Amino acid sequence: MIRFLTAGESHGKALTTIVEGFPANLSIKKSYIDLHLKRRQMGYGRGGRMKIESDAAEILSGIRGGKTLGSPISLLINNNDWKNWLDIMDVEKPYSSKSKVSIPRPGHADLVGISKYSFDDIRNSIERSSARETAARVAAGSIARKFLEEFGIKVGSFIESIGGVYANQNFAETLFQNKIRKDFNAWSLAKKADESNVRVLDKNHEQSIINKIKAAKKKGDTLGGTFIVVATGVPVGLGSFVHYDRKFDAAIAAAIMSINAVKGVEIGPGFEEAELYGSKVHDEIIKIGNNFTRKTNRAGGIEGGISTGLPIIVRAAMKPIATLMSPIESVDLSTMRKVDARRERSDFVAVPACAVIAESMLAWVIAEHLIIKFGGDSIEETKDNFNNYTKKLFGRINKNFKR
Ligand code: EPS
Repeated sequence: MIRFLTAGESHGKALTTIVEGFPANLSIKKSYIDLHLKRRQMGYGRGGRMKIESDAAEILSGIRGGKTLGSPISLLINNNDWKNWLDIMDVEKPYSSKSKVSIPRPGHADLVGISKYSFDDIRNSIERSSARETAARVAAGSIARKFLEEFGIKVGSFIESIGGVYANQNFAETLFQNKIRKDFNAWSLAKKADESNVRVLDKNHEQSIINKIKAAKKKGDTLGGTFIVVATGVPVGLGSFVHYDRKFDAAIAAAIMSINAVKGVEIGPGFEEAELYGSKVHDEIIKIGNNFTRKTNRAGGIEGGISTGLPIIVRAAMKPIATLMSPIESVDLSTMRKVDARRERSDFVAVPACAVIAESMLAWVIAEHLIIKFGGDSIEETKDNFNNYTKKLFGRINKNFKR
């Protein structure tokens, strides 16, 4: 089993993560992790913080000579902004009452956090609930992503809508219809999206979205959106139907839903399918050479909690950022009076970043299930197990059913 923990406050000294359970001899470079950290910082509509930070990972353990040792990998990402918060974030000095935050923002973790943990300063909720933590997740997810590449599995994403502005062409539908080239891989999709400032696949769409974000900014408001995360090359048989906590789709949904501000997740066009006849939903099975496939991929690559071998397609919805420059109503906890919610530096839109984080979380879950199925203490051993299973799959089915 692989696992990871992250630690760090948004304006503390640094973020760290410990990644454990990957086999030995996996090649990984710092530049590979840094590329994905940089991708998380992109996007039109981000706030001032992204101008301060230039996220990069320092590898503290678990890698020698460019290869994993099988031991825990620890990574550190410095918070450049920390030096501006030395007083407020000091680990020992009591914080002054002047810097205390007492007005919770609706939609953020402010009020629930102080209620649950009995804090006397909302800052204590803000720091760890901040989406800054996701930088550490992307670092951890990069290890998973690199591991998956060894098996030809690629992960990518694109933005489908921001503030309800969709493209004329429905790219998701192309994926659901399985109208993709044979050599299509999810990373090439991500690279195309990365060319756009809002990670969309169409230039006209980009401009409409930027106009919408500009309008939101002008009003002191924020926007959310929807995005698609895809994984290609995933073999048949990850996950299981035998128990709720072994279902591949359930694990993916939980991982994506755990990302800050994500309020909805579907596998394939899940909600739309609920309105259709079964004959319009299910993917017809066909045999091409020594391989079973489906005419369409409305199942989003998962049937019965098990991967089908077709691309995994996840759609997620991110709510608008909770910090509003034109605030809505709240209560000042120091006076218990009705007030405007507190303003604080934030993003106007972070959907493009959210999709990159979702790529990392999807990569993680796939890596986890790949290791559950194929095991191995070295990458060579895992590959042998993987190849043994995938190469003999059709032959086994054929033999089992031959009359
Ligand atoms: C973020 C860092 C944060 C926010 C944002 C994401 O930095 P700061 O709070 O210093 O501006 O920009 O987090 C939120 C929008 C949030 O609500 O927590 C980052 O590194 O992604």
